[in-house]
Amino acid sequence: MISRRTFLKYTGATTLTLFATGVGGLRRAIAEALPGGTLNLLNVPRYVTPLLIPPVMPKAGRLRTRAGRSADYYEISMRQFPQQILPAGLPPTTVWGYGAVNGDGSRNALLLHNAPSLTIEADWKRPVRVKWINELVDANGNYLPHLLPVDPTLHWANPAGGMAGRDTRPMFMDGTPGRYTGPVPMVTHVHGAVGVGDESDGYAEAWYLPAAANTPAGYATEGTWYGFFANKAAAGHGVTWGPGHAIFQYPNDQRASTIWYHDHTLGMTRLNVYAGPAGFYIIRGGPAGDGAVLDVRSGTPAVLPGPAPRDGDRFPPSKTYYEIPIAIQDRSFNGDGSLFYPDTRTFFDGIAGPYIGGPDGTNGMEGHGGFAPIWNPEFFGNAIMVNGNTWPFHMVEQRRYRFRFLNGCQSRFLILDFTQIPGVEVWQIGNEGGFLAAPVHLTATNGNRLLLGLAERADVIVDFTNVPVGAYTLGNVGPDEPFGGGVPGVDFPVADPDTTGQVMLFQVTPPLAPDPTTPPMFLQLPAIVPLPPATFTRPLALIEKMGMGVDSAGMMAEGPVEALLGTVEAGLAVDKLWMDPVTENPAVGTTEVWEMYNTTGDAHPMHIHEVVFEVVNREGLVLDAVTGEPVQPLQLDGMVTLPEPWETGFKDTVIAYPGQVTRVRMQFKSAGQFVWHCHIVEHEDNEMMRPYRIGPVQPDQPGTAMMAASQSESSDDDSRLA
Ligand SMILES: [Cu+2]
Repeated sequence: MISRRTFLKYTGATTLTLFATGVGGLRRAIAEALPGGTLNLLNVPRYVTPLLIPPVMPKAGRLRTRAGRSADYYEISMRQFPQQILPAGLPPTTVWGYGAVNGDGSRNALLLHNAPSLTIEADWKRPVRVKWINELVDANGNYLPHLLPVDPTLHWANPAGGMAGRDTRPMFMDGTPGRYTGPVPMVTHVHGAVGVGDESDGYAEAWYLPAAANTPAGYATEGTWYGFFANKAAAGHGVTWGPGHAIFQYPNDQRASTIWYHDHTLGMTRLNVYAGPAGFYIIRGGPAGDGAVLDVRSGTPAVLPGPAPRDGDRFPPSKTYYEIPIAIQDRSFNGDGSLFYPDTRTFFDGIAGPYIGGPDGTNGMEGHGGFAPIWNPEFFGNAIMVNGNTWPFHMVEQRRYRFRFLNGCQSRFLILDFTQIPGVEVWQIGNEGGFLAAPVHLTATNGNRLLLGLAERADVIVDFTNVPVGAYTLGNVGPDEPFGGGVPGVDFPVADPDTTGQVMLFQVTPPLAPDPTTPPMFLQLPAIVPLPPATFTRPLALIEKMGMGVDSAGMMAEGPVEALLGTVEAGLAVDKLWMDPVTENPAVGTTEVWEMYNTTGDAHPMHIHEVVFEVVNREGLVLDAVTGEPVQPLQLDGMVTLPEPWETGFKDTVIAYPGQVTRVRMQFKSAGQFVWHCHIVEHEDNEMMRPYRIGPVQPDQPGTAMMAASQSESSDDDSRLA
């Protein structure tokens, strides 16, 4: 496959007539069929599989924390299993997914491993403790290799490197390596959890292998930070980690919100998440919960659409749910039902070298000058999977529903399109951090469309009351390529209307009973308590590093080598690698504004762990008239735009558009080591993630000795190699 974007860069726009003018210049083509696996999508019937509504994750029990709080306890493993993702009659797909292995704390406990996995239901201020078990072993206890092609040339977990080489960018002196086929490291992150101890955040270097019978000698079985965090968890929570598992604890002190859990292992999150493991985690109650929503007509509590699945519900369910979480993910398949994910860089843009480790490449130590041989800079699946099935349908009555949407795709921004549902009314009431300041009528103000960057969530009331009985498609008018903002069909071609332009089908039927819910226009959402004023502003940079290669015909070709984060110093974007010392180090208790200067050609969904933030505003950068790229030193153009109405309240992921600075404000309340990163998971895996630290260096934290040494070095490059 030749990426349209990169293809254009080395053929020149003048030879092509298909390209439309976008915000970033002549760089986007009209839609064409997306390449994928060997499965012929024409053989995949749509809208024959009912939507799966994820049941609730069973509890292993209840316990009291060291702080004396009553908590819920779970034991959840991640396994490999077949799942019927494609319609019945087509082959099942081997996937990974989480599931409870102990349901002693729940009635009707459903010990079901599924992708996406069952929903963790948490009560406000009631901690959740989870034993996360890496169970990627076969029946004999031997490790299972990855389902997908792991590129060992990135800065990644690298268990084969042993204690000295784990969490590095390995060197390859004997040629370009093939895929890694050893035991699989995993570590779970609850995306959107606020105020979590760093030992429980799923730090990318806190991974662990399964406790397999045949782990090769010399392999590191845990990441660099696992042991430090294990000691911290023992001291703080009185829990003991062991081979193949970790025990994390989440305080759930934040506003009621839709968060989610997924893998976060260094350099392989894109593959671990694509293989399946992810699920919803919903925090309910408290002063910003459903019970605090009022009906403005009476001042009394409003009625939101419900119920959602509850702990103890039978499965399959015996009742009708009117509140449903909906995870949308893009996937590609082979004819045998297996997941397709590219196993060579040539799939992306035809670049056939120089590869890291190759005769014309580099050994990989710095990672520059040679292309990673397997990693693809972005990936767009050619099929849409919703709650674990391709193109499902759902029967809905002529009444209001509450959907909690999640964009769980790899690189794909979604623009959900309700315009093919006549008479529908769509209101967004919440985002990542819980309820918005006020309901947003997307039908009236945004053309019945809902933009979702990667990992963003939208809490939405969809009113089918006036929709005629019949079957209607929920569409997607986001692009089948990197997103840069703008208007669908004008600034970029919309997704293929025959495949990725379709999400799911609603089969509308007459109501079974009068709708008891409050019309969204009368909802008074819980008050937003603003953050204190910021005392520090941090200019940061989003950077794409290009390199020159050759295609299989020996022609010169330019393409992305990696995506990077960095700082802005004297107006210049300074790229930083994952291995560089921490540059973002807020003090405990401070409120800061982070300014993310996007110097790349694409939008990036930026996620900051541990906090939720307010979107302050966005401002344009002065662009070079010829290249369309921001001039350096970076200059602001004074065109300030306020947050979108659906960006009010608090968020954990924000779209940083090209040619703009995006400003967010947040308060850092508890000390620890966390990360901030792009949630295009292909970017995140190849340097578009940075560690950040709240508060001082922790005694005995990994790398403490190295940090002390590097601070006495004058050269930045030396510290990278230390
Ligand atoms: Cu990105």
